[in-house]
Formats: sequence, C-alpha cells, structure tokens
Amino acid sequence: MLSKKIESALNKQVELEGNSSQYYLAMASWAETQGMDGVAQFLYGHADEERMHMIKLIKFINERGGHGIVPATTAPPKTFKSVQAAFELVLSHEIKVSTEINKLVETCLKERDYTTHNFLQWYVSEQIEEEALARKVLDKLKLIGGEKGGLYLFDRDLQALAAADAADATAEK
Ligand code: OFO
Repeated sequence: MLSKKIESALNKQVELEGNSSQYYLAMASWAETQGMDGVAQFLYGHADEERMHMIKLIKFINERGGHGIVPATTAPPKTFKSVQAAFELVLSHEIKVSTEINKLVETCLKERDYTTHNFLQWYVSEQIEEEALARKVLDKLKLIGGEKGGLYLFDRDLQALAAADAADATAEK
C-alpha cells in the first residue's frame, strides 16, 4: 500500500511525464512544418515514450492501492528558434526530469518504501540513456553549426535512429 506522501509524489511525476510528452509532440509538429521529417519522426517517437512513462507510473500507483491521476496538460510552445535550440530544450528538460526522479528516490528511502524505490530504478536508468542521447544529438548539431547540407544529413540520421527505436519498441512488446 502506498503512503499518501508517496502517492502524491508519484502523481506529480505522472504530470511531469505527461507534460514532457506534450512538449516533445509540439517540437515534432514544428519540425515537420520546417521540412525536418527525420527530426519530426524522432520527436514523435520520443513523445510516445514519455506517454508510456506516464502510463507505467499510473498503473503502478493503481496496483499499489493508490489512484493514478491523469493530469491536465499545459500548453507547450508552438515554435522553436532552431533545431539546435529545440534539442537544447530537450536536454535541459531531461535534466529536470532526472532531478525530480532522484528526489523521488530519496523520498522513498526516507519513507522506507522499498517497493517503489525498486520500481523507480527503471526510470533512473532510462534517464541516464535519455540524457546521453540528447547530448549526443546536440554535439552533432554543434558540429554542423547550422550549415544546410549538414542539417540535411543530420535529418536523415535522425530518421534512421527513429526507425531503429520503433523496431526496438515493437520487439519489446
Ligand atoms: Fe525522459 O522523462 Fe520520462 O522518464
């Protein structure tokens, strides 16, 4: 059984994951309007993953006798200064998510809720991967420095990455 404190902390995380999903969805839609189809596919996939993170939390809360609350969504920005600026936002957002996950882990230890602590380890590892991926993408963008030919190739790279991620996700089902 979840304590009220842990239940509400987990529901705050549900909200953050839901907002992450909307945020990346807005970036994906914007990138598509800029002709960056690979970037768009990558970010659509990322938005789906964040939604899956939200649902995983909701189900866990319910399984442990709590109530996973579906959050209201906050409107994300409609446009972004550049692809690089968008990925800078992705990285800073993921860092924020990691910080919140770490705080949650700490709260679980203080409350001696080892089951939730164990469940959250999946999110801890996921955040390491997501931060590393965002850094890798940003490093490539910095190398390109806004040069058109480079951006074209970058877009194709991200298309391939999005297709590989989608294949992995299907294999995991
Ligand atoms: Fe990348 O935010 Fe979910 O965990």
